[in-house]
Amino acid sequence: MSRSDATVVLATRNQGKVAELAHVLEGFGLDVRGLDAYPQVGEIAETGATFEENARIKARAVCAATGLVAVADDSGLAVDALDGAPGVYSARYAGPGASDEDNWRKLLRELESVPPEQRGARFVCVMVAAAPDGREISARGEWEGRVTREPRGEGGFGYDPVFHDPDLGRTAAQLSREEKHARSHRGKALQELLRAWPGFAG
Ligand code: ITT
Repeated sequence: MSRSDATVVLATRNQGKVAELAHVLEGFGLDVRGLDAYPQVGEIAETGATFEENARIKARAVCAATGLVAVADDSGLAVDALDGAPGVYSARYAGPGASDEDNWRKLLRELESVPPEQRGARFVCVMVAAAPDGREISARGEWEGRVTREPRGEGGFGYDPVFHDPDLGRTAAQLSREEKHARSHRGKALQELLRAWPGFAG
């Protein structure tokens, strides 16, 4: 199969992730489909204790339901002062059905009394691609930063308004999509995944 023949399904319902992943994968010559096209894929329970386990669960479930190569992303924010929380629970930190704003507001409340030098955090992303013949590749990316006291910026999604990149002096929500891709956990994981792609499905 040549690179341009490959169809992949993005195993995510998070539109922020779709926006960051789809155009890069398309630029790589892949035909990218969203989960909307596959109503037979129901809710996938993320029962894993790690980003790796959850990414594998999602990729395998979508691959099995569609018969196509599936790419899943499990990601989250690990905060030093909270011993790595919210971590794999980042999407539901403020409870089931929580919005992005509910989640980052809860995080700012939890860190209210934590001084600047102890507000270190990193975004983590693990990406898994699963093929119908059982082959898999995976990649991990991390992005070091700090949790702000106030939200800043309008871009991105999730915790981006409260995640400060010390090298750029801006929050993730103040970066263009290209700037974020060049530095982010997801950008790094995706680049590593694509390096392994030619021997996998290309
Ligand atoms: P899917 O499982 O359908 O992919 P999800 O949003 O539930 O969507 P996760 O379980 O991987 O995905 O949770 C990831 C959460 O971590 C996400 O909802 C954000 O709150 C946060 N997150 C991950 N990457 C982020 C980023 O680049 N910027 C800001 N927040 C991010």
